[in-house]
Amino acid sequence: MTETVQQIIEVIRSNTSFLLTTHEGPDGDAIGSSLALASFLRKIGKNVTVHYRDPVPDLYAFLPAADTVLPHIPDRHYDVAFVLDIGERKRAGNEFCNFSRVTTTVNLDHHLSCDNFADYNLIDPQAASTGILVYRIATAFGYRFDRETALCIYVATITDTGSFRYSNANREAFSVAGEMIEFGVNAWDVAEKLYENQPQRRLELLAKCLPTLEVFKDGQAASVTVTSDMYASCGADAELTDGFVNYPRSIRGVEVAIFFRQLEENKYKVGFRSKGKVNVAAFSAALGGGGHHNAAGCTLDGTLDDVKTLVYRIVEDSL
Ligand SMILES: [Mn+2]
Repeated sequence: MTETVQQIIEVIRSNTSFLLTTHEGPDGDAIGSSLALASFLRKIGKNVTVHYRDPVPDLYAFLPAADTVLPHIPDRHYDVAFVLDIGERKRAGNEFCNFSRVTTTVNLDHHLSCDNFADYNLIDPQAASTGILVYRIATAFGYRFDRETALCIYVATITDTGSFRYSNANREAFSVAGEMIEFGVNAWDVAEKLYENQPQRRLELLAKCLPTLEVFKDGQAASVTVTSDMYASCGADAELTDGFVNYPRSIRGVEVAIFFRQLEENKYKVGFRSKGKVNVAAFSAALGGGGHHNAAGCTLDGTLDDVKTLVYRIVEDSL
């Protein structure tokens, strides 16, 4: 049973201090949805602290109040903690998971696999982004959007829908985005900041990543890999690999794309992307991870060869 928007509004109305957080390695929706909620709550006079386990990537530094996100939670009491776009609770990081000076917890999410770990859980896999859930709450509250809040909702939604190309880009996603444009968001300005603003190092890293392309299962699956050596040789880091998995997925005939990213000596992050027919959340679940139908991931120990063998077998068996 998932809570209604009205119940969440009641929680907002009847409390004063709010702590907001999202998942490790925050993406556009994690940041956009939490900063949208922060912006809305601050504008209606609430006291808001935003904490992420990991820093805001440079790419999203242009979002309003991105510079107020704290790496540590101030040691004080909060009436309410909102956890956004998390997928699973532990992805908030140890500091948040161990923080107990909160009266009420609220979980806003659109991940299929998210469980009801909070006092109030608003989980809707039909929502294109968690930003859309924040939109529903603010709208039902009667909030008149300002440009800052609108920008955060827009960025949350454009990033989680792959610029309105993925199968989750439903009518609501387009109509909310359209409404955000009405409140002053400039689509080209956002596109330029997100997509026409790459550091040179990212393309240098991509140039090293693409030759690792492997296509298997009669052309239905493909992978690329980034190793620690590649980062070192370009002065790059994991942040710059965002979107690399889209290259193997873009190959004609490929249904499943895999991205192997080295974390340490014998540890790899494995990202799965589907073109739609295959539920990649099943692969990551079989390997101890989580995610959506079209995007999922897990972390595996072992050499690159070990990890690839294991992953390829699971993918080959199910295609
Ligand atoms: Mn999301």
